[in-house]
Amino acid sequence: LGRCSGGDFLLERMTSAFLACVPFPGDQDILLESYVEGWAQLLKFLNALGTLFGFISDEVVSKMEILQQHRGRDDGDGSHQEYVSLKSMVHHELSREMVDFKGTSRDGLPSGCRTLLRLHRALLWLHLFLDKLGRSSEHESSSTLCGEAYSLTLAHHHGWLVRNTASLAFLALPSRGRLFELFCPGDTGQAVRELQGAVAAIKQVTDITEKVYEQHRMLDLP
Ligand code: 1PZ
Repeated sequence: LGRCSGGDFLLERMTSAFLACVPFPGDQDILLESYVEGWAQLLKFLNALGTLFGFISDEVVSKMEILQQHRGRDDGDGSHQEYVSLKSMVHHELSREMVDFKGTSRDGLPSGCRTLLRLHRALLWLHLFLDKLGRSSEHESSSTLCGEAYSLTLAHHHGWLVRNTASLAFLALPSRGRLFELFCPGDTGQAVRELQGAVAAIKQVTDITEKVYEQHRMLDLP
């Protein structure tokens, strides 16, 4: 069966980026360049949703910028090998005591570990939301599915102000039908298959991330 053509969001591009995060599944590691690329694709999607979602995009951009600063975006001399993969970043930051476990350090660039953890928690939400959307029937509301996924995941890590703002943004979410159009114009069946592919790619990434953070007792980094 053919891929979606036209449009320029691309669940498909996001899916390939997240698949590319794990070139060797046996390594249980994640390539950070592809991780950031996956998020760059998600940002395009967020931006397509309109200005009401701007505060979410801003937050994603600011987390991506922190990671890019660690990765030394413009060096081009390979001097930031420490940030090639998730495991190399974790080992590097732990061995240099760059990770703040107590929430006491107030200045300087936040660690890559605590920053990626925020994106990881957001991916757990996205995984659940896309999964629900892919299994939903025609009469279901995207806002409700999104809110349910949020309450079960990311909401646990947010204060009331962010939770309230987020729940207002959910009301502005395009309908289920519109979302499917964005994913794959004109072909709902294909949109569902694209969703399933995205869900599987994200799951592979979140499972590995969760394990690595758990091993180092970093799932609660402040
Ligand atoms: C399509 C609808 C998207 C809804 C996604 C869920 C909404 C989450 C609300 C985001 C609130 C952003 C405000 C800032 C929150 C930060 O306090 C937290 C914790 O970071 P810290 O303060 O510890 O530095 N940031 C986050 O939790 C990261 C959230 C990123 C949300 C990404 C959504 C991804 C959207 C993909 C869309 C396809």
